[in-house]
Amino acid sequence: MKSTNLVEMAPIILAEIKKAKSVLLSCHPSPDPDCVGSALAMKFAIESLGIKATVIKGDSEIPQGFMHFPGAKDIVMKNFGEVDLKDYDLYIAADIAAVSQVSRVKPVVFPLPIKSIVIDHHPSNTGFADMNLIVPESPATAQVIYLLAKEWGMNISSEMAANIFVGIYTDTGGLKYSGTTIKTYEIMTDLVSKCPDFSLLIQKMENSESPDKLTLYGLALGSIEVFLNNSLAISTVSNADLVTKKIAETSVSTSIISSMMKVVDQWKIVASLIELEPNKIKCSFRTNDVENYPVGPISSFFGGGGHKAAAGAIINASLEEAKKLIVAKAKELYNL
Ligand SMILES: [Mn+2]
Repeated sequence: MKSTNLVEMAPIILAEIKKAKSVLLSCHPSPDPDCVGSALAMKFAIESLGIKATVIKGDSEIPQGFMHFPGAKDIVMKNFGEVDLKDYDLYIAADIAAVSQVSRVKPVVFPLPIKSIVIDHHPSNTGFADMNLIVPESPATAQVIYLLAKEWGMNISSEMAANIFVGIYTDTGGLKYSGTTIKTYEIMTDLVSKCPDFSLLIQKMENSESPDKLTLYGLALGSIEVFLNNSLAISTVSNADLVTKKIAETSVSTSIISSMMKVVDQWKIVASLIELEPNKIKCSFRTNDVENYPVGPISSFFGGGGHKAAAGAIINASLEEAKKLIVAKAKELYNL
């Protein structure tokens, strides 16, 4: 079952949760505050019903800045392949756009031996679970969780409020990206009334970086090349650079780099490429013109997913080859 209708799906999802004794939730690789906050908010919601809920970190480490979210210290440091599904009767994937986002360490096959629910806002989500609520117009999965909790007549605790707040705040770029509506601001008003320390929460989340992250940004920004009459810009960081500059795995992020690059008006599409290992390129696409240059399609072509304004993929090729493939595809898709 797959639906974009929250009001229709809310009672179905609640009934499934109430049937469970123990619920499993996980974070996607390179977790962001929307997935961690959504999973933790959902955990608090489920626990308020007297049902056990466990959040696992998934493939990647949880960034230090997110450890201040209420409940984060209880995240179990396991990936999906490391849990025994026999211990659970329901799996909820929040903000997880594809099966590959459940885990890349060990292939996961759906349907699982236990019931599964997807709650998401990525338009690329195909609905891989037994029940799928996908609301593409929602600027954050955390906003979907908030509206579900309201539909369920739930009292939103300060812990839930803080986790939903960081999800919405981050996925809307601080309440500024398209998709942010009056409704989002109304929800945020309710959330800050329950979580008055929101400014401290943002500060702790944003100011917990290690110096190697800036080294990485420097390498990436210094590498930018432009193509197709200045309409496409690509930054690259090689695996050799990651090794020699001692950049930790947890510091490797392409999304922040591509977000920095999109500020140049004439660069309609920007891509940040990092060679995680030889022939495995992590790639993040951004655009500053979502109407004419949505990046979802180019990301999907490379087997990834995402939104109109922000998307990502893994390309199995050398850096040079990946760059050529992106230039060729962008030329074709956007008539550049
Ligand atoms: Mn999200």
